[in-house]
Amino acid sequence: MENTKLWQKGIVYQIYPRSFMDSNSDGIGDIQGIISKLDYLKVLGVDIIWLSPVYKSPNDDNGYDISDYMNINPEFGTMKDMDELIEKANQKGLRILMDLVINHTSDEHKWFIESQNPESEYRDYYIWKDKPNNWSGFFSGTTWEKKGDQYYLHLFSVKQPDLNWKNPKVMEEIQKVMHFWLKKGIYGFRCDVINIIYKSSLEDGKKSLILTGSEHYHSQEGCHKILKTLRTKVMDRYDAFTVGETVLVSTKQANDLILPERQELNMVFAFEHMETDQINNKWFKTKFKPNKFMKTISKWQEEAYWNANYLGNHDQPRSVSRFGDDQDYRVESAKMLAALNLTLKGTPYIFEGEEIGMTNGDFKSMDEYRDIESHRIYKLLKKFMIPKKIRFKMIQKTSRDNARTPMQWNKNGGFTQGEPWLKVNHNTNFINVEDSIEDPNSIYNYYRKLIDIRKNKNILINGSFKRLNTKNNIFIFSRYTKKGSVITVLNMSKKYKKCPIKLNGDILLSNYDRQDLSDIKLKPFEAIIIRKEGAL
Ligand code: ISL
Ligand code: CA
Repeated sequence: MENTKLWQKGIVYQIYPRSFMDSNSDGIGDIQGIISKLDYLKVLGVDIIWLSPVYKSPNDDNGYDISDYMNINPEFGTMKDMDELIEKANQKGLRILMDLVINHTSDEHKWFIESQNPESEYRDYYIWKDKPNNWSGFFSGTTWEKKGDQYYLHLFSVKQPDLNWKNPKVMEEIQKVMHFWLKKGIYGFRCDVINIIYKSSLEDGKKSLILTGSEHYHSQEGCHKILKTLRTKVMDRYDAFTVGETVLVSTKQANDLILPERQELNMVFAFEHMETDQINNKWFKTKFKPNKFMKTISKWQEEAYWNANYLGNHDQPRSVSRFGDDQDYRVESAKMLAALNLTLKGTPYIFEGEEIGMTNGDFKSMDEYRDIESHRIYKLLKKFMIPKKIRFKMIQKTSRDNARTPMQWNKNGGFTQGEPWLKVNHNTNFINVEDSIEDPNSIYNYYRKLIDIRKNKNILINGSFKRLNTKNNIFIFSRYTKKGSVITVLNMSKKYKKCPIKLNGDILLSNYDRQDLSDIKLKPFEAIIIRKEGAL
């Protein structure tokens, strides 16, 4: 069946509004800043722009703590600015995807303020209990906070109380929010931690290293029922789609959310490939294992009905620093990772700055970090007597602020005329958009060529996936239809390697200036995309 929807054949670009472009010199990215860069995105060749939350928020978790779903955070601008962004994007053939955070609100949302009165009709919008259970939170620490005579649940920060999805009024309110935005002409939602919103019970959980208690709320039947209602009562009334952020899902659990007959989500962000460089917890990083990574990617390509392919986002370290080499082979490895992400089967997601090979931040002390999760983890590591140098290294490697440093537009940064809310990486003097556009061999210009290939090769949109090699740090796979195939060859290491497979065909794109395929030794982080007649 041909994939013809824009969300199937298009490319998504994620913007973290706080860090993308500041138009009024207050050091904070904003909507007018995004509007000023729409042509940049159009020229890059992307189709859909996923905006991390821009709603009213006290910014405890940088906007993932919403205090008014139908109002814009004044730091980012006004509803008029938002209407202008949607209209101008749509005029340019770019669609807007909003971030829907409905597992929790901010504790400054009027619903929660009212809910603190036990007699209020809003009491049951949230989850209140006489005494806490033993559940652990996503940001470490406790998940219950006492307010008056009872405790309320917050799986994230104490300022992010969980909504009670057993309450039909919550369903009603959120449907109103979704219609409000869809009627404005957005193209759908990225749904934050959407597979944990229904808590079947509040019983104690089995003690576990990560997320004690998750068996009571992870991918519950009640969650599927909610998603089916939101899909049939709201989403299906519009030309729109949903991508769920789903923690800890298997391919089976993913398919239970996205198969068309389930009538729930259109696709999901999985995390399994993002856990191939850690020991069960993301803060305990190990050396990146390309073989494990490519086997995981291949499994998801073979088993998931559709994939949301990504290597980075606002929560993850920068992909070139994590999966490539941001020192000796930054350009080659960033291109190699792009070749991977844009030739896989599924919808490709590019995170702001990936197209110019932005690296992890260059933070020198904890007071340069803004992320609430990083500060909480640092405190916890201190409690466990982890030596200062080691715990700071752990934060440097994994902090979400690595991805949130301001977009590097030119040698001096170009993000703001004011004091940036988060430190700009010093390497903006050689990693920036302006220089990248000028340099024909830049990562940016490689992305433009690759995006063009991706969008004009039916094989890459509709072709099947077949793994050809997933060992010795060399990833080779084919995308094919009966008319022909495209082979992607990736050396995911900095070593010269003999290619394990004889290659022939026409080179569509090389991240070196390779001209032919006769007896090849793969160069460090080499990526070759080959067009072959006939299915492989
Ligand atoms: O950090 C992570 C990546 O491994 C995840 O644990 C992440 O915190 C989790 O997937 C939830 O993330 C989403 O919800 C959070 C918010 O802080 C994140 O920015 C958002 O992506 C709470 O809304
Ligand atoms: Ca601003």
